[in-house]
Amino acid sequence: MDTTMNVKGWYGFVGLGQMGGNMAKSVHVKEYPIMAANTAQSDLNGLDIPEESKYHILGGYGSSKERKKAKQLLAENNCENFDLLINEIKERFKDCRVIFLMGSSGGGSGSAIVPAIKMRLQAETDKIICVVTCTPDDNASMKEYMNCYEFFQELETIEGGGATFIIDNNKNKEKLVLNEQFACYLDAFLNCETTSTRGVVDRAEIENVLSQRGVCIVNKQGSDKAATQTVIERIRDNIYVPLENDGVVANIALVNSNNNVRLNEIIESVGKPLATFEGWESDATVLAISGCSLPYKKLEEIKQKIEDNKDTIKRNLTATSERKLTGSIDFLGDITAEKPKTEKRKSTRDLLFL
Ligand SMILES: Nc1nc2c(ncn2[C@@H]2O[C@H](COP(=O)(O)OP(=O)(O)OP(=O)(O)O)[C@@H](O)[C@H]2O)c(=O)[nH]1
Ligand SMILES: [Mg+2]
Repeated sequence: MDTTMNVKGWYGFVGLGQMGGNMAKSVHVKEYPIMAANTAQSDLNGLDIPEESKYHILGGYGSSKERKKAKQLLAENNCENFDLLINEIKERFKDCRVIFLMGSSGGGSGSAIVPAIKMRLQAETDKIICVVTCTPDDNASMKEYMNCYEFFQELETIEGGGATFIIDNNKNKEKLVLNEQFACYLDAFLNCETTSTRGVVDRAEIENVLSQRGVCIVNKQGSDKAATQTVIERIRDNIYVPLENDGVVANIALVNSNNNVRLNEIIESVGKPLATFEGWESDATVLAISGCSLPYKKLEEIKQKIEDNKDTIKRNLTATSERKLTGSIDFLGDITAEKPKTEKRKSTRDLLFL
């Protein structure tokens, strides 16, 4: 039997950039407090969430996949925008114990702002600050791969705790479906405290899992489907970037809806954690694993893609500034006896209507 206590107010969700905003919508449906911030008002306009949840970063009009641009916007006027954003988050989520910062790693805005906010909120509050992100799919541009690599480089340098959830955008063409699946799994985990006399995963244990530094995955399966083998399969084959096969894991929490899942076999498959938590009599079987390594293998592949395309990237960046249109065309002077008068263009409008 599930407890009826409403704990949703304990968890706040801040979406940054487009992916972050879309994710905020998916968790808003589940009745958690949310906010969606963006450098582009147009991204916010299209977002179907309450107006008061939207926050436009002043003076911004998108970052066009340039992380630097988003950072510069926050840095303007002695970091005025950065301070305003941080204060807004602190104020809106003052009653929350955990804040989830959500944004893609491959874009400009979310990718640049999520690590920066995490660092500040960790220094300025005593809340647990988690990150929800996604990696670019195989069709993404070099720029996205570069952003992604930089994002994880920054994230890795941030000290302190807070779980990181990494959705693999290769797992579904429909990105919004990935968002919804994630929101469904996370919601199940955040509400997995039962009242069974056999044992529960309580609120402190849920926080323990979330507070752990490193990668975290959460899964949910109906009681009719959940068995040891299916639960283990879904650890590797799901919406997430695959876990490293290095046996690094800090916590495993399993909440059972039947008697068909054996925790010891999950441990054999994943690695020996520091702590395990087990609960019973839930409507669905929920598994959370935290404190795993960053996806170094995946990031190495991404780095390799960038390396392989280094020359093309360099050429593309320099080609348009090279002068190739040299050489005289003076022969025209022989043909046109009288050169037409060129009027001085006056306004920006003139430049549009050439
Ligand atoms: N899973 C998932 N991925 C998304 C979603 N929206 C965008 N993406 C991915 O995110 C990357 C692009 O990042 P965006 O979130 O659009 O970028 P942004 O943070 O708005 O940054 P700029 O637009 O560059 O200022 C691409 O890899 C997209 O496939 C979403 O709702 N869910
Ligand atoms: Mg955007």
